[in-house]
Amino acid sequence: MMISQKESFLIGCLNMAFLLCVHAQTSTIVPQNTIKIDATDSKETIIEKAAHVVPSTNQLKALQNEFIAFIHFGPNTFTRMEWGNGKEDPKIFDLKTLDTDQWCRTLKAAGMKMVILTVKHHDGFVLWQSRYTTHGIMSTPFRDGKGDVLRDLSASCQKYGLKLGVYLSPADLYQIENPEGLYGNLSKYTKRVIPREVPGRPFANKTTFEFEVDDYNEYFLNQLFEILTEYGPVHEVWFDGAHPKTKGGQRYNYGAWKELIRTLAPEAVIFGREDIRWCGNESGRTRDTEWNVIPYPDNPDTTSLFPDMQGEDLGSRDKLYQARYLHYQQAETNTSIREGWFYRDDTHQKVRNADDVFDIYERSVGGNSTFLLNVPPNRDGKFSAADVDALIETGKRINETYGTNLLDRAEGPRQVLDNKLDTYLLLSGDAREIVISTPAPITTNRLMLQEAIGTHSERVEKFAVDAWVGNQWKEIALATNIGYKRILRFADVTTDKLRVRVLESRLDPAISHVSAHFYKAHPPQLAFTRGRDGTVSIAPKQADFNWKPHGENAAGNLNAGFEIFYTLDGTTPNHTSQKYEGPFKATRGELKAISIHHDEVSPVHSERLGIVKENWAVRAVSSERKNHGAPLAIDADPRTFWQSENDEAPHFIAIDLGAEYTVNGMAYTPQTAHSEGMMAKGIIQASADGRTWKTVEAFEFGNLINDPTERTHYFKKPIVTRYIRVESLEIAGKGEAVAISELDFL
Ligand code: FUL
Repeated sequence: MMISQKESFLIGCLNMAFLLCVHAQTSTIVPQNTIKIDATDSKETIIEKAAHVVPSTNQLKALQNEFIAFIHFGPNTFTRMEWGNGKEDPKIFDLKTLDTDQWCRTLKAAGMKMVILTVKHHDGFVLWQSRYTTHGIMSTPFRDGKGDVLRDLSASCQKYGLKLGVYLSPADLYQIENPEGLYGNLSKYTKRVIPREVPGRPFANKTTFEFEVDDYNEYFLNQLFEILTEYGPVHEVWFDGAHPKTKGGQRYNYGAWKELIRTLAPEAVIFGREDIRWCGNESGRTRDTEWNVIPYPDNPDTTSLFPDMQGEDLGSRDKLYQARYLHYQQAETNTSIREGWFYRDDTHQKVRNADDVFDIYERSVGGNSTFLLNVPPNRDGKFSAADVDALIETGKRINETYGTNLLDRAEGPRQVLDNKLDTYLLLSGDAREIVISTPAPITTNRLMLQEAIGTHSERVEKFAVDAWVGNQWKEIALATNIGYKRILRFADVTTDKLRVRVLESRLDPAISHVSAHFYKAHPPQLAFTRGRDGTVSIAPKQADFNWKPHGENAAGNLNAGFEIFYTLDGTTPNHTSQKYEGPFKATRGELKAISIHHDEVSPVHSERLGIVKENWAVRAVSSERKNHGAPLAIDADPRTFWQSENDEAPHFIAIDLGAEYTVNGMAYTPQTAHSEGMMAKGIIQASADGRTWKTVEAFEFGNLINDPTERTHYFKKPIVTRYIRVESLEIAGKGEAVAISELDFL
């Protein structure tokens, strides 16, 4: 979702509804979805109004879905492209089998509640039997042109108890590129009846609309009519703001779209417009404080301008003071389980592991938003095994962690313990605490809190949680807002009494739910990083996933409370070894480390630490590319890499180690951003003066394209040298340039 500024002139306006004003009688503000700010409102009044902005019934139900699926499927699945161009022959969508039951079974097992299918992506190809185009599944060999992915999916959704949503891209490259195309064809705005009748294809639903629109808006409305009336109830309509291309000043008559959607799919929320906003990234990141009461310059119920909202702070008090309208609009945290929105392959396109998915789940659902995870089917019309495994494991963890409430027999305010969202405790006056005690001690590392947002909006701005430990209160967590849901993660604590203290709020907050849970953490697998000066850091291993990084260390986030022990003398570490307390300097040698949690021990991670790179310099290089200079091969950062030009071999890099060393071998870390430049064969040379070189040994590394991990080559006999030169003689896959993420000398 990337709503460009272009959208502001693409979108047409149509006034829809009457503005519901709330007058500044502070004590009588009625909870509403949108509240107008008057020019005379004081800051206190604005905050009071904010504390009365509530979700609509549909928004609240959408929040309660919590974890939902996106399915990107279409010609791109076959062309391996992320964006099509609209000129694809429909036959390229060469589907032979389709198993939407497998999709839904897996999504259900993951704990998801809804599935949103790209029935039309930007390329304009439709996945259902539309009456209004032949650019789609009807022109493919799939089931002799009679197939309908939306029909199959809708049946599977009913079978597995999932709600259905549709993604209908407003951008339509087929309608832009084809000479008869309707997009931006400068057609006149005239009165048109929706749906337009098509001989021999009557609609069972007899509702009709009359709108004054142009050809493309009519086409779009006719298609909306089909997908909202012929596939069972639709619970979300997803409008993507991205536009690979536009034409003819095409505007979108959103007012008409909205009237049609509200009439035909009264239970649906609309994404990308007033109901649901984009979270601002595609990587699965949630803001630390995700407010859903959002300031607007125009009335969101009547405008059609919904520009992207990016930046950390959308709804703090300072932002609210600048509002002309306050509106409830929740975010969807959308990302893909694979590197890309569409399936490409099972070899190079990496899949998130369950740690990563579960971590995003806790941060997004437990951060006042909805988690929308894309799972793209493969060319056999199924989810691939890696995706299925990660989803099933995620569902298992959600169920094991949140399916059991450790406070189910606790004593405390009934309203927060009864698991009912419409009962709440209003924390007023000085009594801004909730104390809950359990009949026997519990061990917990997760707390879940909810506000009664349906009636009292989101009001908590800061709160703390204490546990009664050793005859006193110990603060175990501190956080900002709660809203629909906040999940707190902390190290295991055993206690029989918990206390929630609200420290700042907008009016009196209404807390509707508090529960305690236990996530069974595992000692994480470890990884080392070592700076140029030899400083070593040990941390949980990050999953190898190179698409839109969110910067979080999932294994580290999930597994609070583990300890790390290490050795530098080659012996196997155990709980009596040196405990890791923070980064330390290490010279050459073998570093081995383990993590221990609840007496469970991780596998040993070990690495040979090479010569410290502090005084290294590149002495000479065959060639280098912009942003991929030779120093990146020795900068101790495996994410950056040197890449030569595609010029004539030999490609080489010569390094000055800064002093003379005994060298036992070389370690080569290939880059993993793409599969080019893998050094399959080469020679290592040494020199006393950095000018005349003598070959030490040849090396050869196999299977680098499929397994681009560090490779080592030990010399038959150690050498003593200050200058060392690595020359590549063969690049894997017949490549013409060499790429080196890191070189180490052991
Ligand atoms: C973006 C689109 O351009 C991507 O292809 C994808 O559909 C994503 C969800 O939204 O804006």
